[in-house]
Amino acid sequence: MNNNLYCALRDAFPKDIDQTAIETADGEPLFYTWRDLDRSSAMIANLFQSLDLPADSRVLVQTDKSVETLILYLAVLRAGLVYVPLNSAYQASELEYFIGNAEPAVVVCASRDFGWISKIAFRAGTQHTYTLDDDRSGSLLQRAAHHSGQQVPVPRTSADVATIIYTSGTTGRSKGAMLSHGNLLSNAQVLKTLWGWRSAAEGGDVLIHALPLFHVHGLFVASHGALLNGSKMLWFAKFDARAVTARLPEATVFMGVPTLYVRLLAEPSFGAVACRNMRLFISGSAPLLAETFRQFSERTGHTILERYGMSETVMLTSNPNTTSPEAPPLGRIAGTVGFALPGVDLRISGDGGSLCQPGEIGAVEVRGPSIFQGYWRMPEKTAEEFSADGWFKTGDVGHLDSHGRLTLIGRSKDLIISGGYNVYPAEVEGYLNELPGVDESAVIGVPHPDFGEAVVAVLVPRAGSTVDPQACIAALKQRIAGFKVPKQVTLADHLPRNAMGKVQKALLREQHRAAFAG
Ligand code: MLC
Repeated sequence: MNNNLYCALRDAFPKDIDQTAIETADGEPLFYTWRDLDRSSAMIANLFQSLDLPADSRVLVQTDKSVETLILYLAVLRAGLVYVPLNSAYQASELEYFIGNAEPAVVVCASRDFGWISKIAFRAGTQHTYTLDDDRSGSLLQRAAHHSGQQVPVPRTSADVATIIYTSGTTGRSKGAMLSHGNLLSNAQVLKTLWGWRSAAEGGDVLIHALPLFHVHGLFVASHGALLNGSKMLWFAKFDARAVTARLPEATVFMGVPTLYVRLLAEPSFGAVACRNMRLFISGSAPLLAETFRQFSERTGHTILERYGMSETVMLTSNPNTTSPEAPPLGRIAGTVGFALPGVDLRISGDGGSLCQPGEIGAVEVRGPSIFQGYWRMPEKTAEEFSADGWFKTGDVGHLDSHGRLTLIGRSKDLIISGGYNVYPAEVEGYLNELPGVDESAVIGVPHPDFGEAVVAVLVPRAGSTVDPQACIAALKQRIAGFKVPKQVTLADHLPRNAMGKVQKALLREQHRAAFAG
């Protein structure tokens, strides 16, 4: 049996494959049928197979969001290669690390970036660099056009790696989480049932896809959800609250990070009328404020379903899929991430490894079919993240209630989540400390009305040096992705330290917590 994930997705396509699978919703509409997805992914897969690449070669992709990028992902699955998506905001120094670490056989980038990315790729030994733009141009599609539109997916086992998702590391170096065909398929199947994706006979579902395509949320949870149910997607290259609201009446399912919900609530045309055909609003990737949950429910009559996952595990827990808000303990509750998904084992570990009782706070640990295969070429890091008895340590801290419902209350890792993107202070501090005149720095996350948390830096100038905070921000924008760049930089004579000499980040967070208030 071929456990290539593409086979399961292809089997779920509707009988009439000339129906629309994806309609683009920003700009002139373009319609992609299920046949289009199948044929075009076959052509790109055939192009890759003609390159005679070693098994498990990596295809690293940094492009703008487009349907063709999704097709490229399907092609990589079909060809039995490993898909490595990168945030399109990453800059040269970040790309240098990812390409050096992944050693991809193929790199696909936007043509505006070809000059510098192909140079980095060449130095790393990559033999094939193609371009792919969001207007269906670029050398990838030109080359693929010469190949057949039929292809038999390369046989894969459930344990074979399908993708490497880079996650920021506590020490500043990103780690590549390897997810297998089986990890992704099992999770998509569980969510299909749990979230009650409706078959065509039940009226079908239509998903608004407005998330980036380089992370677990947009690429797997959203795209797999629709593909595995043969459901149409209304496709936004970029989230825009007004444009999404205008198309909501045609949709039944929406997935977003909390920032998208905050922005929908700030959009005057958004409300119950626009949501009249909606069945399900799902939120994840960052904590959803109870206030946003409440305002959303008041404005639309819908209770947002919050779920929890991460790159290493795909989805782990979910609030229930009830169509009407039920009373606790069974309904959706603001501020909780719900129950372990079927097949997922979840435990809360206290100090010394003892198991916590309901209500007791401890480290969230998980086991299950969607837990990743380890970090790419980092066996020691992988070993560190698992307990001796094989549970993955999520790095999140929380408690279960007596029904098994999980509430997250913090993170053991020093992580900031801004607008659904993870930022590790150590990485940003590393770049800040290299700036002229900077002696040391501390990076923290503080509440932000739009992004949930925003990155803020406190800099200590070297004796006799003058440091301009705005110039520091401008300098960092040249070096790292914009979402990691501090939204505010302040200067200090020294950093507060405890008796052990450790910077007191909690104190700094407290001092700066009103930086974006109002
Ligand atoms: C953009 N900017 C951000 C930012 N996104 N700053 C902080 N945090 C963010 N998340 C900055 C840019 O650098 C730029 O700065 C300015 O905002 C405008 O850029 P933009 O690209 O036009 O921004 P916008 O379109 O408004 O993007 C905001 C957003 C986007 C919320 C739509 O960040 C987004 O799509 N987030 C979703 C992330 C996601 O999918 N996460 C899933 C991870 S998977 P300047 O200074 O240059 O103007 C995961 C597992 C799981 O976590 O469980 O799901």
